[in-house]
Amino acid sequence: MELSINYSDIVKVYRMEQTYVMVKPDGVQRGLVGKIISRIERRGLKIISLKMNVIKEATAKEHYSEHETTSFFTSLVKFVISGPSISMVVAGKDAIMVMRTIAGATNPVDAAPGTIRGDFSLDIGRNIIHASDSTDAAAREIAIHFKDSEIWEYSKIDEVCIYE
Ligand code: IDP
Ligand code: MG
Repeated sequence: MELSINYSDIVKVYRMEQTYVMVKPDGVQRGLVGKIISRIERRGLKIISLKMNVIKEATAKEHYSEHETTSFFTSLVKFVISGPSISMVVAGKDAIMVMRTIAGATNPVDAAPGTIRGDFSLDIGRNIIHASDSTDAAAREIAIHFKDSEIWEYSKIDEVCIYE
């Protein structure tokens, strides 16, 4: 197959959407990091930053600030800082909504088979993965968890096959 498309043009057009993804401590404890990363990569999305850390309490509170007034806020924050988690910045066309779909519904009871939550979890408080839910949330969450210098906007050789 001859690929006569200008590679640099494609990168310019399609690298624009970025989202924040976390494999929460339950996903790390259950050895699901590799499977989750595989699902992201096989879809054609590009990991442009990745780290393991134990998130600081203040960072977790900021990350989940929209839920501050809920009954589950304290236990949610406590859980998310309870052990190492994986933080990623994932890039690609429609990366935010595509990652939400890959993650599945918040409550695993409602999550479709084939989604991460639908395949690997049962309890809303142990639903394995976080993915930003909007462009504003993605920008906010990436800034909370990453410095600009930790994000790598590289080209990937298969982008000519992934994007028209
Ligand atoms: P999301 O993770 O799908 O974006 P959100 O509604 O933003 O879902 O809630 C953030 C996280 O808080 C969820 O992933 C889940 O772990 C937890 N959570 C949400 N609702 C409940 C609840 O009713 N009980 C316990 N935990 C909840
Ligand atoms: Mg959310």
